[in-house]
Amino acid sequence: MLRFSTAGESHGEALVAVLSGMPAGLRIDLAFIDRELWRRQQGYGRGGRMKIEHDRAHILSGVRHGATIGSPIALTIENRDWKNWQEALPVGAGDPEKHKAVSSPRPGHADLAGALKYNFPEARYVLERASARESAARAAVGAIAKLLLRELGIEVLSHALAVGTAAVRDAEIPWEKIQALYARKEVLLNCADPEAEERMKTEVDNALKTGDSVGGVFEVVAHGVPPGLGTYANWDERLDALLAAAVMSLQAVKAVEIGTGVGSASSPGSAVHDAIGYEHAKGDGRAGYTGFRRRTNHAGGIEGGISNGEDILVRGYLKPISTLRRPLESVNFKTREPVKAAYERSDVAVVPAAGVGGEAMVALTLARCALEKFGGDSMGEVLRNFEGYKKQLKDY
Ligand code: EPS
Repeated sequence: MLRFSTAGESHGEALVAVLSGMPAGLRIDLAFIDRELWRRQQGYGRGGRMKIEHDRAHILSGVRHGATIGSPIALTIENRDWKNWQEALPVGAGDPEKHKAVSSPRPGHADLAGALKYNFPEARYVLERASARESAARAAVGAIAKLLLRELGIEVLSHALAVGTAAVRDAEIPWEKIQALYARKEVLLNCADPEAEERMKTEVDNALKTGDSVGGVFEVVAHGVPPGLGTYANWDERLDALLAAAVMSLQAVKAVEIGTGVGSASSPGSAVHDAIGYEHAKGDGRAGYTGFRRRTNHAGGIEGGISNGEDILVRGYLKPISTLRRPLESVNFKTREPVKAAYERSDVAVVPAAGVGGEAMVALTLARCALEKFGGDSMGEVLRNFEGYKKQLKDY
């Protein structure tokens, strides 16, 4: 089974990830992994930390001569900021005078719940691990999952649907426009609609001006997914359930939607379900896995917990970042007196970065399901199984 875990504190020495279950013989493009890490650092509204960091994956194991060897892949991402935190967060006892306490919990952050749970007198250690910095480790292993999916003709990308109250007017963005966003050398808000992107920028500017923060919505699109990943056979094997949990696990995500799930609840069935057509093969083949066609994709590529061959659409709804320059009411951990919540340098808006995290989680989930279906210990075996399945679909 494809599995991964991460370790690391936001201001510790490094982030760590271990990915196991990748078949042997997958070509690893290091520049591609680092570009994914770069993408996660971009976006209008990011804070000062991103000027310090230059995230790169340093692979320690599981890859030799440019390809996976079937053993666990371990990697690290250096925290350049560590040099500024060595005395504040030493592994040894260090000098308590130099520790940097988070003395009043930030509403919306993990600070209070985490301090109560772990019995910490203040929230420093909570902030360190709950921080979205951890998503850099996910982006790195997610990039490896993307490389596997590419071998199967599947691409995973994201775009912004909304920042604060600024939303794209036409939510159906063609795949080619999302690809064009990926190719950009500068990322503003990763929105395919330039007019909406300008409105999004204004939302961020207003938050910057007023010491506030904004949330938003990103959409992850998986293109080229064959029908048949996931199953209705058991609740915990449904693809939509797996994707929802994967994306919900990202920092600041408070809701996940598959396709137009939210709007569907208040629409009649005739306006929600995607009518089925069939295109007979011309000449000696056809584009796509089968001849079955849909003109709409409200289902977001999943019916009955199974991919149906349409693009998979997963939307992540982000709460506004909980660190506010103009902080909300809170309570001092020590004195229990009312105070303003702690403020530490932070981002104001993170929709593009969270979208890259979402891509990683969707890619890791799809790679896991693909390996469950076409599984093998080497890429040769996986591709042979995949080709056999593609033939089964063509012959259907
Ligand atoms: C982040 C690094 C963090 C924050 C952000 C995400 O760096 P620092 O805390 O040193 O400024 O910019 O973390 C949060 C939003 C959070 O709530 O903790 C990153 O690498 O993405």
